[in-house]
Amino acid sequence: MTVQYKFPEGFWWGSATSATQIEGAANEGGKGKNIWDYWYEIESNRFFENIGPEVTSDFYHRYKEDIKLMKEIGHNTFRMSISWARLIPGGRGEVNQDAVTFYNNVIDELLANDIEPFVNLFHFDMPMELQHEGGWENRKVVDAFVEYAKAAFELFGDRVSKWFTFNEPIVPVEGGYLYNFHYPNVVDAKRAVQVAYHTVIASAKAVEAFREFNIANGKIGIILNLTPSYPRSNNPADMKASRIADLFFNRSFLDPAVLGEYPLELIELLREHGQLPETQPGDKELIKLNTVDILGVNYYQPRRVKAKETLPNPYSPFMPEWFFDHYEMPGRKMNVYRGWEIYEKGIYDIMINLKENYGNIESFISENGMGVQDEQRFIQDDEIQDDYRIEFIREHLKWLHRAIEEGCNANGYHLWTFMDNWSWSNAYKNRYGFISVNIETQERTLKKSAHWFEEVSKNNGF
Ligand code: BGP
Repeated sequence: MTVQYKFPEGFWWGSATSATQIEGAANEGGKGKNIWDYWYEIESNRFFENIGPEVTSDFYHRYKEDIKLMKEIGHNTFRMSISWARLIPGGRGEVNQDAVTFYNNVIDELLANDIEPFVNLFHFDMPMELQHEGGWENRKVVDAFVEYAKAAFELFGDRVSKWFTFNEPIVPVEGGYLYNFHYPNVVDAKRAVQVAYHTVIASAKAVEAFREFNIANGKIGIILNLTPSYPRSNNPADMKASRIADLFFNRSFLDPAVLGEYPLELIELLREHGQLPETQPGDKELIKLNTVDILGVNYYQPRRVKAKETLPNPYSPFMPEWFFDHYEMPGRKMNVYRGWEIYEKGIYDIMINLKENYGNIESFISENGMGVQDEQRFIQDDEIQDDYRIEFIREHLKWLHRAIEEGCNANGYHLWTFMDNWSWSNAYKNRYGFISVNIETQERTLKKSAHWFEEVSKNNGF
């Protein structure tokens, strides 16, 4: 086979998951409750088909079988997260030995199969006891997070060298404090800004703590969902709208994490509207000194914006949408099974931006993928014929390849996700995996894309 798109040697081929979405066993093994367990208890009707986080894809019991499948489909790396409430059930204090055993087993099993674990500390799953104290709004929760991070480095750092502080820290801000799709379902920009700020501080403090551990080849990073912002036109009002959307949704985390400072324009904008967060002396230096070594980029779709057509009502609550309108570009390509735009070149634009404006920081695609509703309809000969997913991955990889050829420092590609999993309030609505999971029987079946990916990984290209 001739390989037209060859990737650099040692390229990371794998997939990404998160604890709450795959482990299940939510009330087993001494795990404490997190916001998902709690929200489901009090409002199960907010979850697609009323399915909650108790069982999900049962990785807690089936990790051996699953890791065997990872190996089979050519993974050399695998991104997982630790459930904070499993490791430290109360959020702070005692470590749960059952959790230590479980994560030790998973890590050892991965390594025994030549799969390098990439471990993320926070993927939307605040322990409930800390949420009762105000969650990320409460600065004390930052200290609890740092203690948790240190416990994880100490326990698993002898075998895990790639660590991440947060996955998509903006999502709990948007979901929990702006747009009502995560617990605690508050809509209040001022509180949202405080939450965002505290997660930036928490990440910087965890980076600082990481540096005190002597982890061999250790790297600490953050995983951000970057949504490149494209204006409707080149006219100045559209361009400005796009720049502001970029400030809110990308640069609010990207700049402090990688450059060690917030964009001035964002600070000015928040100041002008009375939305600045509370800070503490020394915060600026903390952020400046503790930038990340590596950046995980989650990319699904671009953000298209246009200038506001009407002035915002000054009496309506402050929102990022005061400054731009969303824009549906005519003729855009869609993933009709999920309702999201597909724009493969976005991945290239992100990488070029990192190269030109963010010191060409080491990065990789930590999530990219195609959600599909009712995917069972594509079964033929007992296998889901997900040619659409193969095409989706291939076209994104072509642009990633081009970025690498042009000198971008991107070292891997992780699909979202390994196997179909429980996606927050969407539960099992959109299926993303290489492997389909029957949620009644927990039977796993490889999709066509899994076989294709195995070849890609084996050939280090396609
Ligand atoms: C990302 C999250 C994942 C996963 C994915 C798919 O933002 O990091 O945890 O949920 O999105 O989301 P959905 O199932 O809503 O399409």
